[in-house]
Amino acid sequence: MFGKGFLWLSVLLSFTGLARSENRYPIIPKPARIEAREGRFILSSTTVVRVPAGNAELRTVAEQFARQVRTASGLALQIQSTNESVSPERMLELKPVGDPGLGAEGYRMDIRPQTITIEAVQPAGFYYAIQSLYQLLPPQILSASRVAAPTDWFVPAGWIEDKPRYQYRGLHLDVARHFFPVSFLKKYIDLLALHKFNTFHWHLTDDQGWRIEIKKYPKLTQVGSQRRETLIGHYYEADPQEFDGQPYGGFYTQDEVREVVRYAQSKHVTVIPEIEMPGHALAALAAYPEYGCSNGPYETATKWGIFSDIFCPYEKTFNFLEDILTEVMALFHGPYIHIGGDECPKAAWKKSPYCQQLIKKLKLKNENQLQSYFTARIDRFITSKGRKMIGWDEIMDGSAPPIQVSPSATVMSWRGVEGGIRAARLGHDVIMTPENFVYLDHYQGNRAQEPLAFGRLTPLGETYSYDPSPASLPASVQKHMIGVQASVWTEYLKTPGQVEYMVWPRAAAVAELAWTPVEQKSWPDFTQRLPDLFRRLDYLQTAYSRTYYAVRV
Ligand code: TNX
Repeated sequence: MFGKGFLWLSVLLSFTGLARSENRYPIIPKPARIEAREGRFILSSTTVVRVPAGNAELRTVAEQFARQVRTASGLALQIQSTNESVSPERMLELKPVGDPGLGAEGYRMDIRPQTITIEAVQPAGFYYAIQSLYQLLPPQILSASRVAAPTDWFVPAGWIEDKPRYQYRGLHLDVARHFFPVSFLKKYIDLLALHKFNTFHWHLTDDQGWRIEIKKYPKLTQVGSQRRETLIGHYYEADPQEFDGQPYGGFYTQDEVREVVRYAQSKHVTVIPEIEMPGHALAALAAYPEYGCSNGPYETATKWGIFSDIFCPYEKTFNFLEDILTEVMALFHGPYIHIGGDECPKAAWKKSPYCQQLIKKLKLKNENQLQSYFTARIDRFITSKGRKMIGWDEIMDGSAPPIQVSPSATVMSWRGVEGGIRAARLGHDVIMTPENFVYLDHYQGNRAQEPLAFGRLTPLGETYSYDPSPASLPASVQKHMIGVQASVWTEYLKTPGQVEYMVWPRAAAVAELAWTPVEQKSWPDFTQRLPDLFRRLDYLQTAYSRTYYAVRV
């Protein structure tokens, strides 16, 4: 899988490059403000965590911290309410304040030799302060089991004031091309939350698999979650195509979905489900061919790429999709429901007499507008249930009178940045996930030395250089750029370890451009904090790539 040179380099680096950096505050994403101070706070068995009496949410934050500290260090921190009068030797205090300047996710942390005081407005702010605290402690603090070696559990003194640049900070995972168990999703969410991402975009359906149980339509998982075999290697037609001959499948029961959503919530992460329509629908059509234009038969895709069989806009198809979305909405708490909308070839609609008649009846110009009609109907349904629709930037392609996508729809811009900027000009909220910067299925280094990946090259530095709303954009556009997301497509990623290798450390770069004020962003400073990140990932038993060093050499 790796070339010899890469191996040598890794060996070399494991001796030289991975010591802790000189930076005493190696937090990723970098806080908005840090003032260094002399001295250190030492965690010990006499440390007390003080929470406001009667505040269950802050007690939960404190308990989560105490549990992890105990797991890794064996130290049993005590949690006390403000109405218990003791004067502890050393204290970590969670203190709610009414300062609106901090926002819902911001915090202040004052670290002195005897006390750490955290101020925030909302529980999320306290939670993020604790994530910073983990990154100020020795990296062993993140270990899932008791660290054997004697360790000084100290935090450098200092003062931090911090809040995010964007309200939406997302990491995505495609579980359709390859399926990943709930245990891995939880680990993925742990890492996401540690880096102050607040959204997990769960790509649940695609041509190659339908992965969420829908009670009313059991064949979606009985049939649609399975495929006959899988393409090995690249899918470009010019390449030789070889299949593995192995049946492949998997899906999440509704109980498992609820479990993932609950788990994410406990880490201040919202989960956005994505149900693809009208394209990328082959697995659903394999199960229910009556919703395609040609009635099938269809087969769950065994190859990667784009397929021309898509949902046909019959009335019965809308009923089917609304039934599915009704079950989906009951499982997820967040405001957003993602309906895909990307890469939807129109050949089947061109051939279908039903579609052609519908285009005439609705006085549409073409099939692109028919997709707008499709999207607008689904949007109305989702909006009528009090939720908000997100679609990939293709949902804007046919949006023109007489059928326009409602401005309340949020657009996820992946084909570069232009689509997002255009949508923002039209008043849509936009989440930027441009493939040339933040698609983590691309190569991150010399492809001769890297595992097979999606064709393009996006090294760490390029990801880091991205600015979702540069000052050159007018304020009226910038205000609609609500955030940024890294997307992780899994055509070539079969195992959790492969996913992690592609995601880290590039997701850490995305975390920083999503959270850190632009004037604080610094590539040299980021790379100086990388060794600490790698040590933390080691203790989290998470794979990552050191290709950055290989590229630099
Ligand atoms: C495009 S990004 C897709 C995915 C592929 C990806 C490969 C998007 C909305 N659609 O279906 O997996 O490229 O990078």
